[in-house]
Amino acid sequence: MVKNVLVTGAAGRIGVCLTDGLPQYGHTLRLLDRMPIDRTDHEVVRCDVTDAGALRSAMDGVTAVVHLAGVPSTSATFEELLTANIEGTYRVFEAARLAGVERVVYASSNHAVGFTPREELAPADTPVAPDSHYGVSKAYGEALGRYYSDRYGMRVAALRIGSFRPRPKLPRELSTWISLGDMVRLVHACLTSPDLTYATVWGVSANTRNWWDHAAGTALGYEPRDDAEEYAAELGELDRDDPDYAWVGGRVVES
Ligand code: 15L
Repeated sequence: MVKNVLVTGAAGRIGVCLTDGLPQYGHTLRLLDRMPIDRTDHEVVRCDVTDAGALRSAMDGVTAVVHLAGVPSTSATFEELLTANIEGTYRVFEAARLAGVERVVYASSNHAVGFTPREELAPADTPVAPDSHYGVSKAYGEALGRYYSDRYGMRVAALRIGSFRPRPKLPRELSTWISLGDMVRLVHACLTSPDLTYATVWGVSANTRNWWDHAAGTALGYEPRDDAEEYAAELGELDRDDPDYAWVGGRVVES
């Protein structure tokens, strides 16, 4: 069923991708960001995600939230993450609850589990093992999502996103890449699956060299189509003692 979707952080890279891609599935979007958004084809709300009153109004009539807003950097300090990633994520879940929003799709990251040795095909519910304060902030968002799901019956998908780009740029990304089209397909599946209660799901394309188990996404109806392998010749091989080979979070564990 199509949704009235509030997208936070809509001015960011994933936000722009979803703004272009989700309407083709029939969803109506309301775009929220603290930065200006120059679009006339969707309703736009300019506010900070720490503004509880503005968020509450922004949730009116909304049936689902895609929460992307936050500092996206793996090198961010606690102080840099505190306002947007910690307080802002709480404010978004709480405003959604107060407004009776039925589901939230939350942009987590592979860095919430980045300190996991990269050995087998890792399940999407791999236990939290952050590789950075950024990863810790994403694990916090996952925990909030789980709480709102268990306590209030909200349907929550926490996407452990890999490397979101138009095309992979590093050898690691032959395994961790998620294309723009697959990101749209993943979020659409999480917005509509009748089977979602709470789930962590890998945000990754159908890469030949995939390290992450697609089962949780498949169970929600996600069918990735893109494969980083077509860029393999230009990107080269990963050395086995390269941290990008050894850890889910790659070189971030040593930075
Ligand atoms: C992320 O979560 C970051 O936001 C992004 O900057 C990349 O580091 C990405 O993960 C990745 O692992 O490639």
